[in-house]
Amino acid sequence: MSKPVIWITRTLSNATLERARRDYEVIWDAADTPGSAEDIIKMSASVDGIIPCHSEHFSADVVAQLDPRLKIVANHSVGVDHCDLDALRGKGIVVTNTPDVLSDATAELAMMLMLGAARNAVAGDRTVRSGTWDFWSPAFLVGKQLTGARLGIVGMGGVGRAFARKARGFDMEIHYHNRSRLSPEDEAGAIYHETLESLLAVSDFLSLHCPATPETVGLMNADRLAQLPKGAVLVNTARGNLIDEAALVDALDAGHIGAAGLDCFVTEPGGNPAFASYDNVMMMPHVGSATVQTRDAMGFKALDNLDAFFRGESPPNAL
Ligand code: 8YV
Repeated sequence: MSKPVIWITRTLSNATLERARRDYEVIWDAADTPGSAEDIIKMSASVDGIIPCHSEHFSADVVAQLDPRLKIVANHSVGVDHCDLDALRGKGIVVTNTPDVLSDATAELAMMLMLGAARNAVAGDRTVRSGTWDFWSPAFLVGKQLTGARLGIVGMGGVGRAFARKARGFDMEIHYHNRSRLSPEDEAGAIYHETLESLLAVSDFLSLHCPATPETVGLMNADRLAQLPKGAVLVNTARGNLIDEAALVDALDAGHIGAAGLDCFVTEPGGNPAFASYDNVMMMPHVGSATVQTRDAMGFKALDNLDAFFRGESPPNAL
């Protein structure tokens, strides 16, 4: 029997590409550029499945033009805001994602950004690196301590819970807001806030771990930023559009937000040049899940989903 044909849109880990080539007829472009709408539409006539990343957009318009040959979109991401799920399902296309396996890596990056933002990592690194470190004082680069501080987590899915576990090791007091309250076991002492407003009011540090949906886009607008305690540190490793970036710039200027750690931006790639002059904003280029172990695990999970589908089973991570 001939192997199903799949399109892998980006450069996945070597182990993933190797396994994929063993079991599938693989189309893969080593140029590693995001598939455009035209690419996706054109390719759908030649493949049975696609493994895309969050950089390929399956809008309703694109989905309407897909060839019926395409049967499954096995995302190499936990977030699926780049996919119009209703449109895909309406066309009978199965959609899967890669939950859980990237929770620790993303939570580690969130810890890095939280620590880096709180302790002036950008200014410190720049000072030493540039050779301009010619002064020291007890008042120099004084940061904000995590120990004993209140950490607010928005969204207690896999990444939010992994982040809470790591933050506990820093002796932070964990608070959270989630669509529903966790079990006492999953809560592990974290304090539940039924409303976002109640969480914001107590969060010396706030970290976003919710998906981007019509309800959460623009979540951290001027009004909500103002509800955080003065000097709060904001961390985002989820999606850029959860934050109104212009409002964040204003809040940084006003000193209301003390620092920020951002891995995600409204415009990607590229980021927002408005943050470039702020030493109290530590930034990374959307690499939360980019560790060797996690890239392998994400690739394997996407393949597990494809394998199940082509065996005629329901994929474990079908949405
Ligand atoms: C990836 C992500 O950057 O999983 C997500 O939702 O944003 C990331 O892990 C990406 O899509 C990797 O393929």
